[in-house]
Amino acid sequence: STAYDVGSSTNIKWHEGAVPTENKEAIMQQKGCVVWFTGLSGSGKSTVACTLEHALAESGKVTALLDGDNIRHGLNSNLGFSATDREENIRRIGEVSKLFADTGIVTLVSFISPYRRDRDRVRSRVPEGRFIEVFMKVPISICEERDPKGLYKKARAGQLKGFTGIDDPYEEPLNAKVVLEAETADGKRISPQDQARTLLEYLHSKGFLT
Ligand code: PPS
Repeated sequence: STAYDVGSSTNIKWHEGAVPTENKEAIMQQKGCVVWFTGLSGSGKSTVACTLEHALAESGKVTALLDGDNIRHGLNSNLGFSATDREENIRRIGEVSKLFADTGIVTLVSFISPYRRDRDRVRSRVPEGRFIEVFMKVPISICEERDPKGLYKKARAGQLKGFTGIDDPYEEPLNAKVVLEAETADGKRISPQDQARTLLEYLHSKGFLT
């Protein structure tokens, strides 16, 4: 029998229910939260989320990254881009991010999440103050210029119907905790590294990285 063998131990007391979030947070020296990126396709959500995740890992923080690549190909592979599918997409992602956050993990979530109501619903499911909405405030002209997957071009040509920002709505957040822009007031480009740094400082200042 090993030191980990609880079966024969006399000092292990069995409890009902899960180990509290605070215990897990104490182990990881951080606070669970949902950093929710929202913005148009091509606004830089995934790039910044990924950069931030690496920066957090370097500071010894435990993270999870949810984005189209791991969710729309797996958990949500049965969903498309109709209004009801987008709503269900965001609802499931919200529930998964809540599970991670309740485990004390700094959870980075990167989806267009175009409808305000869906984002607000997720906010109401996550413990108070732990949902951090991050608005990638990038004009559609810049997103369209970047067009990394050529989807804006297709949408403009009428080959792709219901594309966000073209013929499907994007509802801007009204009070995001953090707003990240692509350019300064005097027209200088802001790098994803700088945007990630802004978020890192925010998380520090709010005590999520204890
Ligand atoms: S949503 O609205 O939050 O459910 O969308 P999301 O899961 O983030 O998926 C967005 C990516 O899917 C590609 N795509 C579309 N986006 C918007 N509208 C339509 N009709 C569409 N069809 C496919 C597109 O590549 C999005 O990419 P990024 O750049 O990652 O946001």
